[in-house]
Amino acid sequence: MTQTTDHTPDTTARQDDPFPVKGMDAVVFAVGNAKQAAHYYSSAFGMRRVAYSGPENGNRETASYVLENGSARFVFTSVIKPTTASGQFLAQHVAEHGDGVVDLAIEVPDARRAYAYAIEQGARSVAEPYELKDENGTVVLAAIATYGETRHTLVDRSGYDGPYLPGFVAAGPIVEPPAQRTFQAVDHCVGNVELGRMNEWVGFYNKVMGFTNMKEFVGDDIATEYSALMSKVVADGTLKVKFPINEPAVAKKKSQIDEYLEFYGGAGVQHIALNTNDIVRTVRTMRAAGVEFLDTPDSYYDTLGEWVGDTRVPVETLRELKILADRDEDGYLLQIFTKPVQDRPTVFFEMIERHGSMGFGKGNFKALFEAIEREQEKRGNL
Ligand code: TYF
Ligand code: FE
Repeated sequence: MTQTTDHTPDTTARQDDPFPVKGMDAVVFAVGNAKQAAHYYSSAFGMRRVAYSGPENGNRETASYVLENGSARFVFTSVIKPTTASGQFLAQHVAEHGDGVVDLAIEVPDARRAYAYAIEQGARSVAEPYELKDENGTVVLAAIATYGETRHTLVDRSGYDGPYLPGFVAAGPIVEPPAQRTFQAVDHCVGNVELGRMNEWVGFYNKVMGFTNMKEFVGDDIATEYSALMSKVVADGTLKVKFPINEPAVAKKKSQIDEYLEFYGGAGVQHIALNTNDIVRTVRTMRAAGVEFLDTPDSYYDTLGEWVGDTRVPVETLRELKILADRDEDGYLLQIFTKPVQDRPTVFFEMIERHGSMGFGKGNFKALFEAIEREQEKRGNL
């Protein structure tokens, strides 16, 4: 199922890293109604609004709500009146793909240098380096294209001390956030790409960002057996930015990746995984707020204890909340997946509590993919 590389990655930052990253800067969503999306991610995901840009502060084109939870930052943007190329891009993106992720923005120490290196390595330019300035300072940005219509904006915010970006104003929470955080960081961001293109995109991250392959991947063997997908993970040397890439595989059933590609209208972001320290509390809070999670059959829990060993959470609680568990040589993890969070069967989320394991839950792939297929079947797409 998986193979092991000859060494555990050294996660200390390298002085000679050609493409150093500080971490994820923001996950930017283009949506039909950012006002309502911001409310959902506040009331259901427990996030806190921190900044806003819209007509009230001089932006006549788009409205953007910036929500945070620890170091995780989501931006929800919708078009009010497209009169510029960027407004038209957003409007067209929503029309074509539905609500989705337009930008996996990465914080870097030097956006000009990162951009120059990326372009030299063959990346396609979306925006040459530019500066945004206001009374809070200056941010340097540049953007390159990745799979589908998704982009990576490279952000150097070291010269800025404000709520998000110059032009944004600070804004308070939309609803009272939960007493304890539901999650505190983005763990990984997964892309779905077209059949046969996974290796090309893995190569892109290897070359353009100097990212290396992590040991966990879904190969040919499980793809044909039951997963109907292949997957590889690339990450920066410090493992702060982790990007699994999936492609559909020809199997007995129609691939969940094909379903995504069909309804999204091409390649794009499939799921965002969020780190929590207390997945039980997080799932209880989010379920109570109406978030739907994938179901896991009772039979999974009947044998779980035998192979996963002891975890912080008793198996009966995992069973009650349908949380999955997996263990590898480094430790264990607990994880759960939401159903798609919009009408199209496209973007969803994962909540993950890690205890040593840096894997992605390979022991759960069978149970997880069967749960996804049950949903696919209900939608008539299997
Ligand atoms: O990110 C991962 O690799 C895990 C497993 O369609 C996974 O969360 C892989 C593919 C997929 C759903 C989950
Ligand atoms: Fe994941």
